[in-house]
Amino acid sequence: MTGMLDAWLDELALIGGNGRAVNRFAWTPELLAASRWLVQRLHELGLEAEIDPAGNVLGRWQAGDGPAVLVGSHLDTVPEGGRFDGALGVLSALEAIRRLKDEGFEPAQPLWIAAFNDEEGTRFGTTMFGSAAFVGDDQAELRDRVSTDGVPLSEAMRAAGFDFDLVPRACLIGSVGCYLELHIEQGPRMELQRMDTAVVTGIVGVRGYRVELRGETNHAGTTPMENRRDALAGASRVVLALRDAALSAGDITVNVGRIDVQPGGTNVVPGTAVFFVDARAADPQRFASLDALVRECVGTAAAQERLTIEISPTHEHPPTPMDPALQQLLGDEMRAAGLTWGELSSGAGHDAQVLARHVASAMLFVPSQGGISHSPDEFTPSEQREPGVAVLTAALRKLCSTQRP
Ligand code: HGY
Ligand code: MN
Ligand code: MN
Repeated sequence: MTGMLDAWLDELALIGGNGRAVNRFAWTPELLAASRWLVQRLHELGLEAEIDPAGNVLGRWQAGDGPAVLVGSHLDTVPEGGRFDGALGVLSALEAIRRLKDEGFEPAQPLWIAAFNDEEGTRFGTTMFGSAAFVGDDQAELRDRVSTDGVPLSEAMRAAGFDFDLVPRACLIGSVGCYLELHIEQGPRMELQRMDTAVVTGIVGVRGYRVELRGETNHAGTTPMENRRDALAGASRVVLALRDAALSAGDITVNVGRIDVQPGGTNVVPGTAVFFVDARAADPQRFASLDALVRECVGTAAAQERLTIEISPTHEHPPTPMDPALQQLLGDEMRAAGLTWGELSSGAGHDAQVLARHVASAMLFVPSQGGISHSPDEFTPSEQREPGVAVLTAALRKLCSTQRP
């Protein structure tokens, strides 16, 4: 039994849920409703709780003094997302705090919980917007970033009751000493190796791009094939060239998950194609080389189809190692609990890689059934959630038991 976790997961999944998948994007009513739901749960546990100027939910168990121990994840999702990515981490943290309160534990320093806003970057490509604001990154250049549904970020924020100019006020990293995040693995390794839990050694580097190719809109029947400047044909060349490059490299991933073609007539040669590239590498040198690879694939394809190019980076989060001492602490707790556990790198990006640039940060994984994620079929059974919650609770108890400098 996982205390309140299972019930909270079921309740939260209804917010932005359509019976099959979950859709909660930054600055939308659905994510705001989920954030407000979390604030209520935090108040019920006796914590101070607020939604900050960057849309993060922040709960504070103000105890003892000194730097806060921070634990959390995110509540936003990808389109047609699952019920566990991000949400399991936030609600496991909430359950850990409930258990610590229930046993009468008194932290020696503040224990904070965060649900970071827009970890996925679904609408604006502003991946990890909330955690970046929390650590004080300057995001001023994002003000006029236009969403895939054509809305400027500052406008979407205003409509949701937020002010882009107040985002810097969300920076509280100076009061934090360390960060922990529980997350589903979002891959098949734990299931294959029958791990109950895993300590994350490092997080993959992620680069995102918006690419716009322009050719010539024309008649699908009368335009000679050799005269066409077909933007979709060019985009297709890019997709396959990137895929082939990743297959031959073996240690990078590249994905194009969204493409919009204009004008969109079935009998019209596409004059414009806008698509989004997601390129990743765990090795720092490989990560550095991804930019040239993406630009080369786009340039070659555009030349073949005689297209113009507009390529704009949307986000960049370098490969990030997790803190060795916190990894050790998590491993010790997994061993003490008699769990079957291991060490894994993360092929998914996480808020922990933003926090880790400022404070000691670590993550632990629980298995994903069939390794599936970013899908309505994402699932982690209750009996596979509990070991993670127990380890997280024990780790927070240890981190909050001794006054640390
Ligand atoms: O894309 C990722 O790896 C994460 O889910 N944001
Ligand atoms: Mn995700
Ligand atoms: Mn996630």
